[in-house]
Amino acid sequence: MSRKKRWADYKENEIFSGVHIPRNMFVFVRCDGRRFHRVVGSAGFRKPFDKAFMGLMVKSALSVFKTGFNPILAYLFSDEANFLFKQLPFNGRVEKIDSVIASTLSSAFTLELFRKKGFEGNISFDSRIVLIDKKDIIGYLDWRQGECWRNHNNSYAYHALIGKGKTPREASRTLRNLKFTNLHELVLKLSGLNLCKTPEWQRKGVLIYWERYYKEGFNPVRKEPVKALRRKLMVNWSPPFFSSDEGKRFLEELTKL
Ligand SMILES: Nc1nc2c(ncn2[C@@H]2O[C@H](COP(=O)(O)OP(=O)(O)OP(=O)(O)O)[C@@H](O)[C@H]2O)c(=O)[nH]1
Ligand SMILES: [Mg+2]
Repeated sequence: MSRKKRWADYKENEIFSGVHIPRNMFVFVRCDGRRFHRVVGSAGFRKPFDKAFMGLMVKSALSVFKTGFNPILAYLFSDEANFLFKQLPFNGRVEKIDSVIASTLSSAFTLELFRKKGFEGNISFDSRIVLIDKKDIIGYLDWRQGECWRNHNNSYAYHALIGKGKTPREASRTLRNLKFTNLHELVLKLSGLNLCKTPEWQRKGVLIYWERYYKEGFNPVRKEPVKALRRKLMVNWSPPFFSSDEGKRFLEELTKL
């Protein structure tokens, strides 16, 4: 076989590069930090939650907004970041979107972690694409926020047990299948902490979105005042519950396109 023929075969074997997302679909790109339980341990973050850690997640997610992508919003909790897109980058090519968004997030987090904590390891995030119908955007976010709440309760309960001398295995076994009321009582008893009164970002996550506003200007040609529609990035550390009326209204406004 000629070299040229082989080269053509290699190109043809890039079978996944042709996978595209259909046009006009909404898409969530969900990224998750790899082995973050180790990373946060080595970097010395407070357990189970540390605002400085979430600050790094926010800064890294903002880098996706600031490097030429145009997400409508991002929803973050723990080591997870969900980016909602309507205008798809890279013409909707799945491999490109997954790899470049995850690597943007990973490199931003690596740099920030080095700057803030002097941590020299490489940080990586995975990434997956979730096609979503416009009418299901709020449902999807409600699902992830529910996961945030479950993770919050379990993390506090787990660390309360570890703090009382349980091994990781014993703590996990104790927590298996416990309902919220049991977790709530357990944490209250062991650490005196009310799970409904922790900082809102721990219970509800953090939302990054564009706020639209009008800026007053002046048209020198027509010599008249004008109003220009502008947008700025907002970081909301106490978002509403997405299942509440307030939450639904808020998200409907953000995703009104
Ligand atoms: N100390 C601390 N840890 C956090 C915080 N937020 C998230 N984490 C850690 O991030 C981990 C996220 O969970 P997972 O994504 O399931 O675990 P992982 O270790 O990243 O494993 P993989 O995602 O499967 O690679 C949790 O286990 C916590 O250890 C925080 O605010 N403080
Ligand atoms: Mg992870």
